[in-house]
Amino acid sequence: MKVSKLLLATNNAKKVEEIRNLLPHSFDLLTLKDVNFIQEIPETTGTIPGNSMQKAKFVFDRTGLNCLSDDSGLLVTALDGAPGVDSAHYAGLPPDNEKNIDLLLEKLKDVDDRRAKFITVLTLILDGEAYQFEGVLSGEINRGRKGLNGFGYDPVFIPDGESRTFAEMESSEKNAISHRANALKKLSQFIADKSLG
Ligand code: ITT
Repeated sequence: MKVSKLLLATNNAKKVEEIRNLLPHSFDLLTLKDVNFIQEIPETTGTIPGNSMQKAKFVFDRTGLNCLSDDSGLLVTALDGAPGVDSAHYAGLPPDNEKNIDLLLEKLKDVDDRRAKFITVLTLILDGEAYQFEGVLSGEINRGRKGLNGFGYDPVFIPDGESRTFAEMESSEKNAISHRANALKKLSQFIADKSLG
């Protein structure tokens, strides 16, 4: 079986853009808008892999289409892994990216240990079977915002071995090393091994 159409089970347009750039072009990627999917997708399991599975299953159960979800988070060592699964709404609801970063910088104001990592867990549902792929990237939290590219916590995240934040990099540079890229590489390998692409 060849996978052609794949529905991206995410409402984050920036994720869609990155996934489009990172997946083999043989895929016909559909967005939730393309299929008029407007229901709110629950994220209530309390873990990143759990929420990733929940999002993919919710969309698959209602569309019957092969689909791919992405649940990601920023885990800060000095904050015992916070904001983690709560990354999107760290400073409360409705989700507000600028407030999330303000809160993070405030909590780390007097903290020298700046270590953090991004995690992405992708869930691919093919003909009702679910497969998960994890990607991780270590780095540190800068003391202030730098750069305008990317999204989410990119203005404060400096990958290990770099001096710039993700938001100071071109999208191609972020996509060469990111947590999402690492997870998508595993997914692409899986597709190639199974001759699905
Ligand atoms: P969907 O659930 O609709 O996919 P979302 O934005 O709510 O979109 P998540 O639940 O996975 O996504 O929340 C993860 C949050 O972590 C996201 O809102 C960003 O703030 C942050 N994040 C995820 N990936 C990131 C990246 O590559 N760079 C910077 N921040 C990221």
